[in-house]
Amino acid sequence: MADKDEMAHYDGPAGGWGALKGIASIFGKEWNKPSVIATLMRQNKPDGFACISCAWPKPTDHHPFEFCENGAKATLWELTTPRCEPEFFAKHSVSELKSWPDYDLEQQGRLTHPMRHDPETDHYGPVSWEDAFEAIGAELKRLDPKSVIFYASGRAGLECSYLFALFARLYGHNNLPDSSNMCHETTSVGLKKVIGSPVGTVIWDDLQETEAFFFFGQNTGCNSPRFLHPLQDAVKRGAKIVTFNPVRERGLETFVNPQNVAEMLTDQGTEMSCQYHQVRNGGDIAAITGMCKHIFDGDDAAQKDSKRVLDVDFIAQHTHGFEKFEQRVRSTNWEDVEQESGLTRQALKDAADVYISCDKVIGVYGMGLTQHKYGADNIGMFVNFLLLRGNIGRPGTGACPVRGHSNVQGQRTVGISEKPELVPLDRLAEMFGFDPPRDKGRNTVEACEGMKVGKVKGFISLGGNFVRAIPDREIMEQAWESLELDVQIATKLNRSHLINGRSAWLLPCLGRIEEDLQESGRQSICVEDSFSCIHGSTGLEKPASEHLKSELAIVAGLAKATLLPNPKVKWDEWTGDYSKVRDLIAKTYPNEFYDFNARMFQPGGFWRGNSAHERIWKTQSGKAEFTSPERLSSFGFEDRQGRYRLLTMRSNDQFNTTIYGFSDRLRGLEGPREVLLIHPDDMKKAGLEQGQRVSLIGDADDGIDRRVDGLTVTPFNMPPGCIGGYYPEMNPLVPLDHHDQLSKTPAYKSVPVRIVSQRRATGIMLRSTGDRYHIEYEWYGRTKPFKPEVLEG
Ligand SMILES: Nc1nc2c(c(=O)[nH]1)N[C@H]1C(S)=C(S)[C@@H](COP(=O)(O)OP(=O)(O)OC[C@H]3O[C@@H](n4cnc5c(=O)[nH]c(N)nc54)[C@H](O)[C@@H]3O)O[C@H]1N2
Ligand SMILES: Nc1nc2c(c(=O)[nH]1)N[C@H]1C(S)=C(S)[C@@H](COP(=O)(O)OP(=O)(O)OC[C@H]3O[C@@H](n4cnc5c(=O)[nH]c(N)nc54)[C@H](O)[C@@H]3O)O[C@H]1N2
Ligand SMILES: [Mo]
Repeated sequence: MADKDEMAHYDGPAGGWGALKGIASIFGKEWNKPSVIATLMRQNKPDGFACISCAWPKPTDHHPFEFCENGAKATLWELTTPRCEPEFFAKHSVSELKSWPDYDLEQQGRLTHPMRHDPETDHYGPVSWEDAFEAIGAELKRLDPKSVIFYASGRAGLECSYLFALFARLYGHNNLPDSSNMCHETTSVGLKKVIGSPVGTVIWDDLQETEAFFFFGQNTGCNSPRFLHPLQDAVKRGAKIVTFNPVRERGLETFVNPQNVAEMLTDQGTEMSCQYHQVRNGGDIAAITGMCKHIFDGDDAAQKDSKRVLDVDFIAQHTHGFEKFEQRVRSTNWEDVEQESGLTRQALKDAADVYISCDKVIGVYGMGLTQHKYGADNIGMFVNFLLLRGNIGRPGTGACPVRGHSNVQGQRTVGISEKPELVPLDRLAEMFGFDPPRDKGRNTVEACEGMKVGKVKGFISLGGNFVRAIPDREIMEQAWESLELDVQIATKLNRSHLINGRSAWLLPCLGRIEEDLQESGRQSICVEDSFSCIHGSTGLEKPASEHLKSELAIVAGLAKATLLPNPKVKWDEWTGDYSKVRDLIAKTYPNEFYDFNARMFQPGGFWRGNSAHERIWKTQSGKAEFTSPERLSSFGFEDRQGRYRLLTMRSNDQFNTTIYGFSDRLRGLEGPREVLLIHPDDMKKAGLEQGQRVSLIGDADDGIDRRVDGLTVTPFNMPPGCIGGYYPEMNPLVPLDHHDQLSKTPAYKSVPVRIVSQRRATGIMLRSTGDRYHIEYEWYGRTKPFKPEVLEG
């Protein structure tokens, strides 16, 4: 067994001084100016703005600084001083920009003017808003609505999202995929199937009461660091954390609260997880089955006494399918459980013992459960585990999926959904006097499939970086160019803006931190967090450019230019006063959004309720469903010699496709992101050396060539047969049809690959694009840009 020092790792705590240094290393002295601190102080406060990073809830009793390292980075990123202006686009053609790394694109700063791509010159050039709206409206009128996709990335507020979805339906389609389709759609579909609620059941009070947290594949330290505060409080009062994750994530090991002076002075962290199980990726069904076997054994023994381990009353009264599930678990043998999970019987017993010893347990999960071929089976198994002891719908218990984008859950709530049955279409029909489309729209995977066969012809993107985020990137980039219309509403330049259809537009918008002035004055917007609480958010910063429009105004502008006039549809009035849009939301969803305008600034947000939290099960059987997993692995491929399970991960210095910097501090990884993380024992078996350059090749047996070259072998603590690499660099390896079977969420966490050592470059050449020269390598007959260190010419 390799020892720890052979592998990249980090000994410091999450949080602490490292967090402050992490911010400073990216934003330098800029970050702690009084004006910036004043802005950060307003983050996640009732009278301030909702963080644009993650969807972690904002507490009622907030800290003076209610932001984390990564929330601060996200805020500073939006407030950057550089501007990406028309002169920049005049200087650089789109083809040239395509050879730039993503990092350099976003470094150009905030977009300032509406721009149109000119295919003749291959440059973006400025246009007026009026011309942009009119031309895009004309294209939309020409296209068949069913061939157009309206994608939303999860940031735009409830008001804009409601109008975006309304626009789609008035225009004539339900093609409303959301970043959620790549993320927690497994939750929306899989959790709903078993407990009747598409979202988590936990609320803030539950965190304070629970005795144990079971974590499955959620990286709190990087992706929702504010969660570390209630977790730390819980640990300090004696609650336990048990973690299942192939990677030892620092935040779930040790944490120093940067807001606690005593902790900062001593740099003494709190030990977070009492047990950390490095399950193989794809191995959670097996791991939970093992724990359930122990729970049944414990219950068998207990039946002789009086105190049962199972909550038999709850199971009898509230659940369905228990006997079949029990039989399945009992008949599964230990060898298979150990093989698939990569964990020993003893380790699983230790974990089950914690579960049994605690009366109130919360289960937490993230992408580690959702992004697999059998992701919904993962969710089903996770819920089985909670149901055994009645750990849903009781104070201090529940299911806690941690959502991604700051308003991704809310966008679904107010109608951005490709599933018409989730939207009150009859009410919309009545309110706006039209006949909404009733056929199912395309989700992310189906939008991509449609594009490949030429059925999708138009794409409007409300934020995001779709081309970079989806699977099979190289194949999809080619398909993308066949689009007839491509409209991107964005704050910063990214890769998706450079892969252009025939008519391509880049429409710059205000960020959430900026002041949004409309006819009735300064506007606020609302977002929904992971606990289903709705918060108002008001931006005060001076906009990055005087030419920016709000997202809502852009959506309204496009809609007005596309649709026939309708006396019940009042785009100008709604743009002038967002409270009128909130009135529409309240009218559409009265049970959840009544008195919306009056309640939006309630500290901690207002809760829109959750049936499963009250033990009302809106499932087919009317009860919480036990499901019997048909398999122990969510990977979807056989294990075989030379095939590895690649899990794609986020570094501490990124927000999805936005790369802030090159330090993955909490994993002890610094420098270029083109790495292959692999255990030293697996390295030896494969004859690989540290620092060697290798390629990864797709191993999906579907006849499609997939590869990523130029990866540096880096020893890292991974389970056997499992390797790691960064998202989005690894996306060309993810097959589009390798997705969760129920929700079509891509299986980004278990990608079948092989490792091949790379031949030396067969040639190095200098190429010029305009006034820039690029050094390129060629190997295997493919040309790759060398980091475009540019010689001005
Ligand atoms: N700073 C920052 N914050 C973010 C984001 C960001 O990029 N940066 N992204 C936002 C978005 S959109 C989302 S969806 C969330 C994502 O937040 P998370 O849900 O935390 O997602 P990931 O970081 O992709 O992966 C989660 C963890 O799953 C583990 N894992 C992988 N495979 C398995 C498995 O098979 N089983 C188990 N048990 N674990 C596994 C990985 O090692 C990793 O620690 O974060 C949001 N917040
Ligand atoms: N391999 C792999 N692939 C993955 C994942 C993975 O774990 N592994 N995770 C998946 C997940 S969970 C998600 S959510 C998707 C993310 O997919 P997306 O949501 O599509 O991507 P982002 O990187 O969040 O989008 C960043 C861009 O959004 C724009 N932007 C930023 N702020 C705003 C704003 O306020 N308004 C507007 N209009 N635009 C703005 C900027 O131009 C920025 O470049 O990726 C998915 N892809
Ligand atoms: Mo996400």
